[in-house]
Amino acid sequence: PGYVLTYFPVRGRAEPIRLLLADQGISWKEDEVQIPDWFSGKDARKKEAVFGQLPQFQDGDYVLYQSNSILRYLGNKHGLTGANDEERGHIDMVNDGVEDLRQKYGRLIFFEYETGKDKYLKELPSQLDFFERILSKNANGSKFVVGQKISFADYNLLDILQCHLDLCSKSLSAYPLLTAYVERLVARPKISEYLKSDARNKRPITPKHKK
Ligand code: GSH
Repeated sequence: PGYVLTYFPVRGRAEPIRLLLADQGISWKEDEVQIPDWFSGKDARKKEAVFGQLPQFQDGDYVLYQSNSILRYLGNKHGLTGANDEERGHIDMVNDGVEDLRQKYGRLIFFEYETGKDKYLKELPSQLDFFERILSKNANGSKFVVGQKISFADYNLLDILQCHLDLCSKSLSAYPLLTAYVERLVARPKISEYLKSDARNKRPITPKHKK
């Protein structure tokens, strides 16, 4: 459909969008912005960006910013926003909860990694408990985060859980439903294929990533 995703050569806030597109079998083009060019002003797109940041998403001539708006836009276009108003409300709620956790994770990675990692991991269960409980309320955790069908919030949740598994491989070990959920989603054929791809693996989670 002429989709173009403009972002830095990292997973970051573009990765849930990539997971959605890959899993739905939708092709897209990557438009990579080099971080030094962005901050030096050599890349003029910073001035054009509605909030001065990326990701940017183009659907033909239509241009959209804000990663969660992009997820929801694609959710609306491709039937990934729930079956009714109640499900839509819950999907938005979960997505906002993922955003809250993503902001905490971002603060750790970008500002407090050396001094704050132990404390972060100690307090992480208080966050993951919420998501384990949400899963338990939908078909005992055997399906998706809301309803009978995958939604844009599932791709966002999967991504943030994978970020935490990378931070500490035992992050989810006390959470049987979250563990099974991640296993189920990564086993989806198109996600599995994407996760193995060079495109995914050449991109670190963030520019500060140590791998
Ligand atoms: N709320 C925005 C979203 O979800 O898209 C946040 C976007 C954001 O923080 N973008 C960062 C960025 O563009 C990269 S993840 N940084 C460069 C800059 O601020 O100039």
